Amino acid sequence: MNQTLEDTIIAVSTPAGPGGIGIIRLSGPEALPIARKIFSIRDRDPAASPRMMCFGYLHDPESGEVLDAGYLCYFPATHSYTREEVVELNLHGSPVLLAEAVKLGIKAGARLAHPGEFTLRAYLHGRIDIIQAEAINDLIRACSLDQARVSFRQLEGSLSRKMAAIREKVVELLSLVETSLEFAEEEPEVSPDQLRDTLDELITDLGKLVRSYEQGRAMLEGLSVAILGKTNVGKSTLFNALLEEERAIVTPYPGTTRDFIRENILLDGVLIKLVDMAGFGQAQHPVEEEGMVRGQRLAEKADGLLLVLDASRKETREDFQLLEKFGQKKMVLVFNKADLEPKINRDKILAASPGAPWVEVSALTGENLDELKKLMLRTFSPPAEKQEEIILHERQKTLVENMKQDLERARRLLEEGYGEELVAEAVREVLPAIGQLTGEVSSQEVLEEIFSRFCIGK
Ligand SMILES: Nc1nc2c(ncn2[C@@H]2O[C@H](COP(=O)(O)OP(=O)(O)OP(=O)(O)O)[C@@H](O)[C@H]2O)c(=O)[nH]1
Ligand SMILES: [Mg+2]
Repeated sequence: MNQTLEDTIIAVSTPAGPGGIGIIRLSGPEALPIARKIFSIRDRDPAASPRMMCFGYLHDPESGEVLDAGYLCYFPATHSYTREEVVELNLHGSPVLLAEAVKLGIKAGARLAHPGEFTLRAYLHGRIDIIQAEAINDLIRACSLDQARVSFRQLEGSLSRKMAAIREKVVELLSLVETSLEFAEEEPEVSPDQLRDTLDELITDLGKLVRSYEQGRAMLEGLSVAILGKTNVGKSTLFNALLEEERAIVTPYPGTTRDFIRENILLDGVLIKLVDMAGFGQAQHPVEEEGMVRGQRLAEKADGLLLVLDASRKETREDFQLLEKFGQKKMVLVFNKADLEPKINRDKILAASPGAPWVEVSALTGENLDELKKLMLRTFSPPAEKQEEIILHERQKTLVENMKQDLERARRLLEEGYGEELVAEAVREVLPAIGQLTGEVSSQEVLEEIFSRFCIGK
């Protein structure tokens, strides 16, 4: 990753493909002079009218050919996204035209931007911290409005402020400990109780943040839900019905599905990665057997399971084996084929999985599928504890977890009667982790990891 800030960078900032308008962005010391070379302004001087749309024409400076009409908007470094000179050209959203405009900009002295380089510059110039940079990308890629809300708040600095408050508390704690060290001979200024209370408060706060990651991950990545059951119970039919698309092959013969199929659905704004897979039972073929092995592995890793049972047949040993094997996971029991004469002993099944939510459906007719969807949401994505801040990234979670562990160690040392010096040392460990979290201290590796997830033009 190139981090020279002397270059002026250029990229298309609107998505690939035709659109109503297309925006080209330039950032760097030469943004306005370069833009002027390829865009002739007709109405006003952008330098005198910052952040105003200035009408003009895109042209090739060599041939003089006019290629498009549009607007130029100039953002002086004090008011720009990157805290550098920025120019945006609003042109017609034609991919070929936009590509040509970028080419002309490069000929005129700009360099093609790397993915996320505009945001990287905003970070390097100190306009945003790393948490906010991550939030910008999360907001752009949000797949539910709930996540977009969380990411926008973090972009506005909510999580950064939270970390600043934690840092302040840690510093306060350190000064408490140090005071008590200084005045050790006299009356101790700070009671161990007071230290313990402050430590506990911090540990609770950090613990909440760590726990919020489960919800955050579900928001960002979606929840994986595997459809599990014996062969021929109607898993693929149910998969298709939930997807509202004939995606998986359905036949009356057991052992139809072998490779697993994954598709996304949105339930009430929650992204669910639904997996259909081979049924459990007596394999007739080695391929089927391999499918079953893989299916079980997927089921073990899934965030939740739909255990499908054929209600039109008697329950069998395999049904109970599955219930036992996966009983510890979040699971909804689906009694399928409710349109047929019931043969299953439902009470016996329910007794084998006490407390498990269940529903009767017909995947074939669509009966009760709405009820199933509600139950899926309630079981797999319960409303989280009231939480102001949600952590969306593993990087952030790991750092917060480390901070919590350091404080817990300090708490133990205090409890075991070790001197304040040792306690202070453990508390002090927390500070670098906060720095890493907000990006005050950052390694090239971490920056690359974060910004490579961005698209070009952001
Ligand atoms: N009457 C009725 N038939 C159903 C229902 N759901 C599925 N079936 C039928 O049951 C048979 C098996 O359905 P699939 O969806 O292929 O079952 P599966 O569990 O995916 O089977 P495998 O992939 O072999 O494990 C097909 O003939 C379906 O039409 C239902 O709700 N009612
Ligand atoms: Mg199937």
